[in-house]
Amino acid sequence: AMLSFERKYRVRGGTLIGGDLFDFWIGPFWVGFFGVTTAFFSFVGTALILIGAAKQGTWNPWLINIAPPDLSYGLRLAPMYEGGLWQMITICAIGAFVSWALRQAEISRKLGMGYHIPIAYSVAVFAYITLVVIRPVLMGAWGHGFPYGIWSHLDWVSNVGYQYLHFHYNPAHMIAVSFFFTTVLALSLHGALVLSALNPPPGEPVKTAEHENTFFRDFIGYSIGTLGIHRLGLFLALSAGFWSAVCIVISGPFWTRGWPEWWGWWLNLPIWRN
Ligand code: BCL
Ligand code: UQ1
Repeated sequence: AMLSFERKYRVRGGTLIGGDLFDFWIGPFWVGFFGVTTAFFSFVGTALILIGAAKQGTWNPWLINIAPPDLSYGLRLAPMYEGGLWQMITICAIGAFVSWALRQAEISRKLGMGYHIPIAYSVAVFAYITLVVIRPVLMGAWGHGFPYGIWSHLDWVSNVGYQYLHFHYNPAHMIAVSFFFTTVLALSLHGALVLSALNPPPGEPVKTAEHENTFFRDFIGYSIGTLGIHRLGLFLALSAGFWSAVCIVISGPFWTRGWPEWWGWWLNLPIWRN
């Protein structure tokens, strides 16, 4: 079924590739060239994961693991069951994620909207590419990528974390974590504020943005405004993803010792040295 307003937006145009060829809908979904490539890469990637699971001999979803090649393969292609699968799955994943971002861009164009959504999503894709391409290339081996598996990727995070002794001392990790937590604070304030304005006691009218502004002016002397809170939220969330990518790309390529040791410059400042 089509919602009352959907018909109005079923118009041609906005495509980046393919012209009118893929400019149609299947049920509620707009197809588009990048819808086709997303479906293709997702299907092939998922099939390769299933092949890996069959070879591994477990269908327990927690334990399925597709490992990258051994470090000794460096940046070469590895045999199928010695990391080659991981390499092909990585290509499919990047193909699907980039296609998905371009699909968002085409839909934004079709609807005459800004590119905020594809830009925001691209930051998450950038963090992923940093983990499986940029950092492994900088360190000279695909084996530095993380394994695809629910349990195994957690083991990788733990192992890589302890390799730098105490990852909480990584300054970019500190910034990323702080942005994640601040994002949660901002969204919980925003969600609570909007719901409180829309849910007055029985019999009273719904409240407006003026009430929202007044609540925060009474409370902390400042209101960032209804547009402002969305700008702030986007900034906080994108910063969380961006500093995550930074924290891992500097671990190895820039700093190879324990992160606590990096703070030596602070301990050695002339004001309190000795
Ligand atoms: Mg740490 C990373 C928080 C303790 C070692 N750590 C991170 C960051 C984040 C974080 C800042 C992961 C988010 C991220 O990359 O997003 N760590 C964090 C916190 C603590 C913590 C809050 C805590 O103690 C309270 N970390 C520790 C301890 C260490 C440690 C001290 C282990 C002992 N930490 C590490 C290591 C790493 C982190 C090592 C990292 O590598 C990681 C990081 O920064 O990576 C960049 C970015 C988002 C993504 C990468 C997701 C991308 C999603 C893609 C684009 C789309 C996926 C689609 C999907 C497949 C589709 C599914 C289909 C549907 C279900 C249908
Ligand atoms: C806010 O000021 C505001 O504007 C009225 C919102 O819009 C609905 C909000 O959701 C929130 C959370 C605030 C308060 C935020 C800050 C940073 C003062």
